[in-house]
Amino acid sequence: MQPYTADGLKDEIARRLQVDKGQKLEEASPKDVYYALASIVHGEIMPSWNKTQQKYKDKKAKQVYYLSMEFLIGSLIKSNLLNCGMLNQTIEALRKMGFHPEEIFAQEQDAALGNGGLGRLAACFLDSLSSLDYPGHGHGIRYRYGLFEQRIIHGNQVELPDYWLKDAYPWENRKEEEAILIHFRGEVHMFKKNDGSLEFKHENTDKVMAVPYDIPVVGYQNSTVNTLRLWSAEPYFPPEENEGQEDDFYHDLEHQHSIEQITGFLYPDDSNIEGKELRLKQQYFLVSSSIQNIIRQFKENYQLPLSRLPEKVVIQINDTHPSLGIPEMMRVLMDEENLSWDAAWKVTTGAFAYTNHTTLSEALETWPVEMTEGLLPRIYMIIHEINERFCRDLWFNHKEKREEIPQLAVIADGRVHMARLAIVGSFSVNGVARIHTEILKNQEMSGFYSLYPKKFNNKTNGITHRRWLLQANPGLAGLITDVIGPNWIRRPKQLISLMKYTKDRPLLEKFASAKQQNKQALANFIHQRTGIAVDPHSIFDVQIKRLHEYKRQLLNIFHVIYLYNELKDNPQLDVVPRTFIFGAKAAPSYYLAKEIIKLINTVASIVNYDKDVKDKLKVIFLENYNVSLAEKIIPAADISEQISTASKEASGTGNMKMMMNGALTIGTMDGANIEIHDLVGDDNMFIFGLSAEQVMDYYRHGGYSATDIYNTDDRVKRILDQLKLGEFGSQEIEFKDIYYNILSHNDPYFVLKDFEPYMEAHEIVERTYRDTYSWLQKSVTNIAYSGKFSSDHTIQQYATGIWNLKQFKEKE
Ligand code: 26V
Repeated sequence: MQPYTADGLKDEIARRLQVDKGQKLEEASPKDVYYALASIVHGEIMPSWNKTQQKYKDKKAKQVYYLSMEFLIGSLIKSNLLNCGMLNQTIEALRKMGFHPEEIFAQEQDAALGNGGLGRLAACFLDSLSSLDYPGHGHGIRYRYGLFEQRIIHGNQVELPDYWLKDAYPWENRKEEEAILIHFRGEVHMFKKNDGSLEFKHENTDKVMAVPYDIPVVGYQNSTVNTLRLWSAEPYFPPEENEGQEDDFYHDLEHQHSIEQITGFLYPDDSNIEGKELRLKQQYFLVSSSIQNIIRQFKENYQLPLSRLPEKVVIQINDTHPSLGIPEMMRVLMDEENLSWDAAWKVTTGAFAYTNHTTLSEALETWPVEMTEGLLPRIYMIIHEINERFCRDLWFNHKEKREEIPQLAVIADGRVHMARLAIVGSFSVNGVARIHTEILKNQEMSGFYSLYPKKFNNKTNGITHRRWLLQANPGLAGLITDVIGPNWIRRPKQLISLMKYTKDRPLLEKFASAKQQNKQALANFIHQRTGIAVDPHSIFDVQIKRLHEYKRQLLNIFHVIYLYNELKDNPQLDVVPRTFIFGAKAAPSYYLAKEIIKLINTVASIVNYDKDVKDKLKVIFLENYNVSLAEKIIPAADISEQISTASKEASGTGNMKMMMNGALTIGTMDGANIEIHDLVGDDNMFIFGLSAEQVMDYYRHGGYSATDIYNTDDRVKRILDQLKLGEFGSQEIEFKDIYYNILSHNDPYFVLKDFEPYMEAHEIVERTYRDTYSWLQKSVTNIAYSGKFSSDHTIQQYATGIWNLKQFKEKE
């Protein structure tokens, strides 16, 4: 990519404004400047993009396709500038032009095509694939509406549609000529062929066009540009010769609308399977377009028989959502490419690998047989056959498993079990953190683990340190480079060299000052957004993630209420001032989650204006938590709240992001917290609460009584009674549902059980914070060890452990 100087860029922006819009620089709005800039960057990317794809073709490289219903990519302008090596010059150029660079960058709407962890992980993986020169592409859906925009009105969450495509999206290229035809419904007819084998014809189908939109995925200053291909549903207009009988039908507006609905919006519920037919349609739409596209590209580029596809193609499915890709590949290979069942099965199971992201039973996907069969008759036949053959194999070849067949069968109780389909049809099954994989092997999927022990493996999640440190926290990143040199940017594990400096007081001061600047910037942002002045020298105690009962935002707000009660009883109490910062979206239909949001906001509205607590306590709920907001909050965090009920959080990735930015974790032994603990130990984080074993033991054998704790711990009783009596709210009934949910359901997430140890851990946090020097040592230690959680490391593990993929190093 051609190096631009700041002045060169400035001239080029002015020139584009003139040529494209007939505008003088003085007349240009921030949006105009953003578009001119994005178009320059896109122009820089294009040649490398073409070259990269041509090289993959010429060298017949093996490629990985990451199939995901979600890619939570956020904003691309800064990361593209950074990866093209243009960020610093751009910042300088924009300043010279009299603009605030951040104001220009903020013109881009976040692409919020994901719910949370699973979608953001997919985006981090794409970044690492390109930055490490791996031939790897994402396939997903171009939802016209992303995750809803959250507003807080009178403390309540209100959802607004996220029409992110209102202004043109400068990073996408529509590829109409590569559109693919998708078939729904219809009938399947069987014919006997001359050789006695059966032929299946799927006829009278509803046809939909899948049109790809390609987004470049730019590697970090390495000229590698991979592709994120997002499919959009459009009506199919049959070629002229068939026109006539179907004419009215296909031009019917309502019909067109229902087709466009397929990629209309992202389902915002990541806690419960709703079982809506439209969601199943979306899933098949994604996999059918992706699989047909993969097979077409394989045939065009490799000139090999399809039996050899697994040598050149591997398909990683992000949770079970794309698992219909397995029967879809069987369909294409058998019905369109004339492979036998056995040959097709060998290819399919040689190509697919499955990642599990949750053990929560509410989130495990199953689809009713009638719905699947009605919408996808041929696919259902294939799933049925997969199930028959699998069950027969169990019955005859694994006699010890006969009793377990109902728990293992792909079709059981009138439903298709997607995780079982994914396990049976893949050569690899992985969890996303060590403890999660162990729970899969020994509990949730133990029946399959004993059958296929070699399929199961762990790949602990990671995050891209380029976006989450280099780009989001330039102050800290610059300081690190000053101290250990720039090599950590390409080799993040080299952050470990920082350990040599943990006793260097003057240097620790510099780390403190970098953090302080970020806290000041966040305090300013909070003031501008909410009108509330927070003390930038208070402890910034941060919990940012989707709202779920198992993530226990409730435990956090109970701690706040406890502190508030203490301060009300004794306003002179000597406490370190704290600012509690929350960001969380609740699924629109998740009643209790929304009640918890209301509780946090209600507590905030009382605490923030109470003269008794003065500046000792502030509670901030930042609305519409998304990737861009995360980039502002994370660099400013002192404390990272990772307090899920042990065994419930598969991995977590916010824990890694905050660690990398020097926050100390208060957390349970759950998900990747355990691996953070392996590295930094008890001295450098605050671990508390029940272990996963203890939690699972209570679930199995009982022995826990929430009421006992309510009756014996005065602090707990006081808080719960305050909720019941409406002391945090205008009406008496306000938070009764939270009260009853805990006491009459025996506190399923052990909030009361972990309350006391959580309070104690927070006391230690406070004591530690008072010793600035010691706190800074711990903070730097966390940064130093965080390189292990770069998604570069994770992708290396996938590439060598699952994909058998080579880094594509040949450069001209
Ligand atoms: C489920 C559903 C159900 C219905 C419709 C939409 C939808 C979307 C997503 C999900 C599954 C959510 C699973 C998930 O996000 N798991 C998170 O994955 C992260 C990345 O591996 C991990 O760090 C988190 O611990 C885990 O909760």
